[in-house]
Amino acid sequence: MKLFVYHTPELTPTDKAPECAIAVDVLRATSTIATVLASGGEAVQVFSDLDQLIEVSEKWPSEKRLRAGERGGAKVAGFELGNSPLDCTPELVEGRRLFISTTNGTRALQRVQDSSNVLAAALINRAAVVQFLLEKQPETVWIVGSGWEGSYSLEDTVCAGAIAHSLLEQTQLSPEELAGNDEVISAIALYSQWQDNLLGLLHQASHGQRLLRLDCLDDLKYCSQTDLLDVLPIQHETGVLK
Ligand code: 3SL
Repeated sequence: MKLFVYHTPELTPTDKAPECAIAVDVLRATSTIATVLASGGEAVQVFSDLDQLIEVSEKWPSEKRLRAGERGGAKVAGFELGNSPLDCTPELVEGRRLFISTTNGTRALQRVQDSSNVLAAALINRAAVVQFLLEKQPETVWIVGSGWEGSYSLEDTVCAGAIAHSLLEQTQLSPEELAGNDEVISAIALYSQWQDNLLGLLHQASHGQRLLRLDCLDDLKYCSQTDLLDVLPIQHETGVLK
């Protein structure tokens, strides 16, 4: 298995696709997606365009759908939900499909949607993602961070490092054998440095600070936990994760 980390959708190659691609948006889209599925949501359908989301979701019975929209960290007016995983309780989401559009996370998922296996990963479901990789043994794996509007984000890189670190612990591979690019080595170093204080790292991250200004400390606390949910969001048809 060769692992590649790309910090943003923009830095991800466009001329090829890996056997397995993992989109990461720890704050907060992939944390929300994992939570919805762990809470019994029927599926999560991802859109970059809000108008398209509204058009497609209109075709679903209203009692079977939820619309979640985030722009700049805030909830989109008229939608039931923003992008807080804490709102995705079993009481609310069970049996319903979540139609979601967020600033960066949905772009990362769309960037890799042509790969044979597309997963959504966050710190909270890291173990389930690693288990899939160990069982499936894909030859090439890309981890694509969402970043923030085209730039690097600490929280997505530390999640990439958490996945790589766990793979190293559970295989005979050396870092040089696993890493397909230098970004993997630096992601492992970041995770090794911060693994006992991931909440502290999220406090330092620029998007973590943005969310703190929006009063979302509980979201940071929730998203900083590792291996909390045994759930593997995997793409079944383009843009639909189950
Ligand atoms: O950019 C995104 O996709 C979001 O996850 C950002 S936020 O955490 O909802 O503000």
